[in-house]
Amino acid sequence: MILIGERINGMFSDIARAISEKDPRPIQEWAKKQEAMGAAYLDLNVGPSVADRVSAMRWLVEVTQEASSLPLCLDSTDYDAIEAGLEVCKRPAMINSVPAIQEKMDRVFAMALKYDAEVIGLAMNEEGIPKDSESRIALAMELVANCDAHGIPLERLYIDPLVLPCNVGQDHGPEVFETLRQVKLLSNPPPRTTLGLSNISQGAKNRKLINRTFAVMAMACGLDSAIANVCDQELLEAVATARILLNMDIYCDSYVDVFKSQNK
Ligand code: THG
Repeated sequence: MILIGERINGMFSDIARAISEKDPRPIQEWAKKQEAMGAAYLDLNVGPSVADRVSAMRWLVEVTQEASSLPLCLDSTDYDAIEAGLEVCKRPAMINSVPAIQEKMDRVFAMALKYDAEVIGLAMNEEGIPKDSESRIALAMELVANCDAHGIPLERLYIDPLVLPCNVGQDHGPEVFETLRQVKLLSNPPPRTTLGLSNISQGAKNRKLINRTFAVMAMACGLDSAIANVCDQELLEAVATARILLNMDIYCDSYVDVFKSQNK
C-alpha cells in the first residue's frame, strides 16, 4: 500500500498559518514526521484561503524538499500552481489531480510527460461525481484512454473513485468498492488506484475506526494507495494486517514491525 501523507494541507490551521507567515518549521516538522511513519509520498495542498496559489505552492515544495527527500504529490485544482511546483521539484512528482474533462486532461497529461510526473485521475467530470459505479468506471475509462494516448504508461495513472463522507454520502460506499474492483479490468496493465481516505469520516464520530475499516475493505477490492493520516498507528497496523490476510506479505510474528520499517 502506497501511503501518501495528507498532513501538509492548508485545510489544517497550523499549515494555513505557516503558509501565510512564510514559516517553514511546521511544514518541515510534518514532512519529517510523516516520512518517519512510513509515508512514500507527501501530499502538498496550499489550502482554500491562499491568494497567490502559484507562489504558495512553489514555496511549499521548496521548504518541504529541505526537510525530506520523499517524492511529492502536488494537490491543487489550479494547474498553474501545479506547474510552478513541478518546476522546482527535485525528483519526479505526482499530480493531484485531473477530472475526466477534455481540456484539463490535455493540459495535465502533457505536463506529466514534460515533468515525468505520475497523475491521479478523478472519476468526475463537468457534471460532478456520479453515484453509480458504472458511471465512475466510464469516467475512469476516459482517463485511461487519454493517458495512453499521451504515451504515459498506465501504471503511472492512479484512478481515484472519490470518497464522500459516510454521514452525507453513505450510499456511495459500495459504489466506490465496486469501482475499485472494475478499474483493474479496464486495461492490461491496469491503472493503479488511490483515494482520500480521511474523506470517509469527515464530520463523523469514531473517525479513526471508520478510516481503518474503510481502508481494509478498499484494499480487499484492489486499492493500491491512499492519501491518509500516516501518523495514525492503528491505521498502519490495520493496513499491515490486511496485507497479510490478502497474501501480499508473508506472515511472521513481527509483521507489524516489518511493515512499519518499509515503505509499502
Ligand atoms: N482525492 C484526492 N486528493 C485529495 C482528496 C481526495 N486531497 C485532499 C483530500 N481529499 C485528502 N486529504 C485530507 C486531509 C485532511 C482531511 C481529509 C482529507 C481532514 N481534515 C480535517 C477535517 O476536515 O475534519 C481538518 C481538521 C483540522 O482542521 O484540524 O479530515 O479525496 N485525489
